[in-house]
Amino acid sequence: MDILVVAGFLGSGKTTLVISIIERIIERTGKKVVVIVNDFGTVGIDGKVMTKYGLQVMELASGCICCTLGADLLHTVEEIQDNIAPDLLVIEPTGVADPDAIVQAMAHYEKGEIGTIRSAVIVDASRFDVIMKALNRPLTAQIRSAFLVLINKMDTVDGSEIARMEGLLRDLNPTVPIIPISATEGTNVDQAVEVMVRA
Ligand SMILES: Nc1nc2c(ncn2[C@@H]2O[C@H](COP(=O)(O)OP(=O)(O)OP(=O)(O)O)[C@@H](O)[C@H]2O)c(=O)[nH]1
Ligand SMILES: [Mg+2]
Repeated sequence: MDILVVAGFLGSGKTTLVISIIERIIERTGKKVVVIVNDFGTVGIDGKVMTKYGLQVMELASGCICCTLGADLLHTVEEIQDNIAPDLLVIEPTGVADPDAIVQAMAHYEKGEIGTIRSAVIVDASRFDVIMKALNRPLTAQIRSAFLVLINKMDTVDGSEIARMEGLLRDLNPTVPIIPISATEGTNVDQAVEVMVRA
């Protein structure tokens, strides 16, 4: 069971993206996918997607899954493994959670069934400077350890702004793929999925 953590600040578009990638990942790979989110909030899930693929979606109780529910997350992962045994588990932590903490928590996992654990980090183009300034240290750490960085809400800014953000992110991580996307409009989402499904 591989784990994909979709991280990013509050409101950056994690749930919107997760919902739009699930169907594409299943279609491309035929994998059995389980998604853990904290809260569907305003996004809602398309019931047709769920039934079409027999997708399982679990919502954890409120709170940060890596900080306050570390043990619960392990327990949830164990239950998922025992009862569903998916090929891929997608976890959306709360916007304040540190994805590395999830990776570390999984290191204590004893079932020996975990394959790769990778985190994709979403940054919000519409609030880039404010968030970068307020959360410089945690965001820098997230971007350094990410296997994929997505600049979301590209529909809200112009191309030169995207290029500027890309430059700043590139300084933090010289090798990571950085893809500007619009999760609501679907722009470049296939390109992001391409990186996610790559072994
Ligand atoms: N313009 C624009 N809005 C977006 C995009 N992606 C997400 N949004 C909006 O941003 C808001 C937050 O999206 P969510 O997907 O709930 O973000 P989240 O990161 O899951 O939020 P939390 O779980 O609360 O941290 C919603 O109103 C979305 O419609 C995008 O690409 N462009
Ligand atoms: Mg969300």
